[in-house]
Amino acid sequence: MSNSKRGAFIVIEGLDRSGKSTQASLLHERLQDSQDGTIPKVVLLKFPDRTTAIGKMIDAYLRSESELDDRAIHLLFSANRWELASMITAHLAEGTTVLADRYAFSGIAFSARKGLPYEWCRAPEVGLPAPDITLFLNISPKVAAARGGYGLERYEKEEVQKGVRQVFDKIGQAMREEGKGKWVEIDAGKSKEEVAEELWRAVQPLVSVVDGPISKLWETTLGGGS
Ligand code: T5A
Repeated sequence: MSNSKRGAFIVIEGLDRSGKSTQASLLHERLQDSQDGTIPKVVLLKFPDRTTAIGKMIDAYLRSESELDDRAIHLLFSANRWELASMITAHLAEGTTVLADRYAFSGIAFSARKGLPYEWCRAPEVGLPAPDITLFLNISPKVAAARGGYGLERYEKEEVQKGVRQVFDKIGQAMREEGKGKWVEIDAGKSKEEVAEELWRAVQPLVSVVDGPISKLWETTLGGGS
């Protein structure tokens, strides 16, 4: 595999109901349709992955069928990413593009909003495969709340989403300052088609040229990686 380019790691983030799943699915289709030899194979992941044993515990928590300590659920969300980390790295190394609907940034934003220390929230995410680009779907909590299906899960409350939004802003600013991996804000209040077009404009130039080693999230900022 040393002569072939690695795959790109693309993450879509945002508040609940900002349109992540809609856009992840549209982008996945578009990337698949454009496999003309310049754009590699692509797989779509969603976090939390509710199908694993850990994911099932998270699902029960989100649907308020179980209660867990804030720190315990934070670590479960992170473990849910770690259980797929080696698979993500393997896909990227073999030239497959990986598209993830939510990732470590959601983990930090939702837990730090509860009052857990930011650095404590970030620590278990250090060393995960780092995205080449993160597309943050920017929407006001009010507009998101008016969308279909809102309110069925634990965090789907406007006040909660406002707090989450503030932490996302802090993460985005830190990512831009660190300059490792692009953080791109997309206006998610537009129509599905317009949002999809903006995402494509951000992603298309990157997917066929990404190269170099797969980075690890924040590996040098907390005293080195594994
Ligand atoms: N969480 C997650 C943590 O606390 N820690 C973590 O580490 C992680 C990974 C579940 C919860 O878990 C928390 C965050 C969440 O509270 P989830 O399963 O991703 O995470 O749940 P949601 O974000 O709620 O995912 P949804 O699928 O419900 O929302 P999406 O994906 O943002 O939105 P989508 O695409 O399903 O669209 C929602 C509705 O809006 C419409 C769609 O048709 C749909 O009805 N829509 C639009 N309407 C108008 N204009 C547009 N542009 C639209 N785009 C979509």
